[in-house]
Amino acid sequence: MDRRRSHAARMVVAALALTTTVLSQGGCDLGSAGVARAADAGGPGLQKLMKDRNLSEADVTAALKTYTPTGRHDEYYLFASGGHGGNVIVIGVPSMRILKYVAVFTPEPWQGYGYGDQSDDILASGNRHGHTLSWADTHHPALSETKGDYDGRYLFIGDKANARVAVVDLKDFVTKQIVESNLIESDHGGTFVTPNTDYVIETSQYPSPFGGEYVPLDKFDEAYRGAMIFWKFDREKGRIVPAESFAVELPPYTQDLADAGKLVSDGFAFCNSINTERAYGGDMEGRPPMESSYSQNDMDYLHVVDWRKAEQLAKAGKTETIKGFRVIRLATAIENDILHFIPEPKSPHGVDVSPDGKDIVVGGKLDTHATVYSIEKIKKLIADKKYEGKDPYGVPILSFQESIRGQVEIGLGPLHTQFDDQGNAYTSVFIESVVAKWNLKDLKLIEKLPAHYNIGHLAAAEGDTVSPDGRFLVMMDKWAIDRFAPVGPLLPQNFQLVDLSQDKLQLLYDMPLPLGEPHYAQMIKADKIHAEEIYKPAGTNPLTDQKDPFAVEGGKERVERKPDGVHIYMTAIRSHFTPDIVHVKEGDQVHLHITNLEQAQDATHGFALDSHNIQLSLEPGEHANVDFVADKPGVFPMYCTEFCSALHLEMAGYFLVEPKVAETKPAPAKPAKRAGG
Ligand code: RUQ
Ligand code: CUA
Repeated sequence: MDRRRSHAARMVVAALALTTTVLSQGGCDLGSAGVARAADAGGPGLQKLMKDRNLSEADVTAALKTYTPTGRHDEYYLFASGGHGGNVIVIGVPSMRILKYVAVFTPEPWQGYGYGDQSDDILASGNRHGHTLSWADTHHPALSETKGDYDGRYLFIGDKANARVAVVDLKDFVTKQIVESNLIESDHGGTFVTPNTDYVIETSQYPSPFGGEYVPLDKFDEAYRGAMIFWKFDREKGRIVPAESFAVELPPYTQDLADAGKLVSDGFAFCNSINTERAYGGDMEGRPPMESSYSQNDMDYLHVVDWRKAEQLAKAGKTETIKGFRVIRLATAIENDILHFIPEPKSPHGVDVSPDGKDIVVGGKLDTHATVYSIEKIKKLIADKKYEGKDPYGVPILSFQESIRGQVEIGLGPLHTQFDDQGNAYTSVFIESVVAKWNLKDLKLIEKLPAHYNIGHLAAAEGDTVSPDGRFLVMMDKWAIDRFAPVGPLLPQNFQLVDLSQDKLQLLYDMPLPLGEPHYAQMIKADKIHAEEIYKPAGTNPLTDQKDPFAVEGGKERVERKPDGVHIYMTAIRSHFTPDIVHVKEGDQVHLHITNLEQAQDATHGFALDSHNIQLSLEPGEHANVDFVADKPGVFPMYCTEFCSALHLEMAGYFLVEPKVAETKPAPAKPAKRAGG
């Protein structure tokens, strides 16, 4: 007997019993008295169940707030980065059910991503320095925005390890593009979008020479640099336009996180930094290790970038092209008032702009405060050119005291901040392992809720927009320790769902996430996502969003031998491939064009070819092209890899590679008679 099953079944019984009671009470929110009444009304069976399972009233309330019956959809989508998985994880809230892994920077066999069709080209477009990359460290997903609100159209995500940015279209949840600038080697302050998704921001992390050249470390100050990259996004086409994108050169401080201004702060981008010391390690070369030398100074710099002005400069050609990418050099940026610094205490981390755009909140990390900067004050200081000094590169520095509205004493290790609809902010506090709720208006700490454990980011419903929803918050905990049944030394991450709708914060659910180290997530109202059910017209190639020139219609399946190789025009429909036998010759260049003719939702077929590392997922209406060389003679079964119908096992065929005809060799000469004897 499956114990979990029986638990789950019993929970459902409990939840239904309680729900019935609640509904009969007029559907009011369950306080604990309500739960007690409900439990009473649920009868002795329910009381016993709670007792047997050792469930408190708070537990049962939490269950009722997350349980989502069959067929009912979640209210929100949570888009979480998949960390080292190089992908994006889509989770329903409040049920915390995983809905999808979107393959982005790494091959993913179920989606047939990177196993033969043009998704190979998308993956290959992200290769760097001549190396094939098959992993990424996806960090910050960013939903596209219109007027500062998530619009549900696109998702962007950055790869910290290899400084790349990807575009996912939310009409089919497919990665359409990967771009990299050739300029920087790692990124962290990405991706963040400007309020109308004109630009996707990607900021470097570890300084390095632009373009990946070799320069020894003792030239660090002169030759190493950071950059804030503004990727121009073409909404109509749903693609980034590298030629219209540009970067702003930054000094070699370790730029960390970024955010775009909104409303009153629209036109600015903000980025914190953690290594104004410009340390670069050397613990075996007579220098202090990175870790301690990074944190010598009491203050680092909040970078304030006027991207609207930068855009004008780029349009006016005030850029230098480095490795094919347009860069506004530091001197030009300074000259044109594009870049300003403001001190920020002490190796800070997150920077988050409040919903009204007025406040910029920086988490202290090694300082116990969240510092709240005022855009109004910043703008005035910039306009008055009131500087406190300049950094070694000539960047003007504004006064810390005159830029801030105040500080909130939060606790040990404040990192990232999210917002609700009641004027509250929620800051993750790493070392103390709590989320701290505080009030934006009077900068007062309200409440702390323990996290289990080591909370990094947190994501509130629509929490990065101009109009957050409140309702739910997900704490993204790096450690799980004792929360789940042990699975060896490598433990899952823990996503903890928190209810924001009551006076007190209530923990609702722990979700183990055993994939990569998800860094950040954004939560969007589900009704904003308009996902397509099938590809229309039939023969659509998801990677071009167009009907493919090689799309195959039913009845027009064929094999054509052309100068460039053998073209196989194939269709898939329940429950056969046409043709189901393919003959080619050893050494043939094969072009397989295959269309799934299905028009029914969820009628996906797979296509696997034995021993060729080819596996496609053909969603209804989808077309794929596969090119390969049939270099080994043999008999290779091909079959459908999705259990599509009762005759799924019969959806198969043979791919026959005939050996090259052996050249007729002259018969070996008879051995000469041995002489002598
Ligand atoms: S961050 S360490 Cu988003 Cu806090 Cu990368
Ligand atoms: Cu088609 Cu299984």
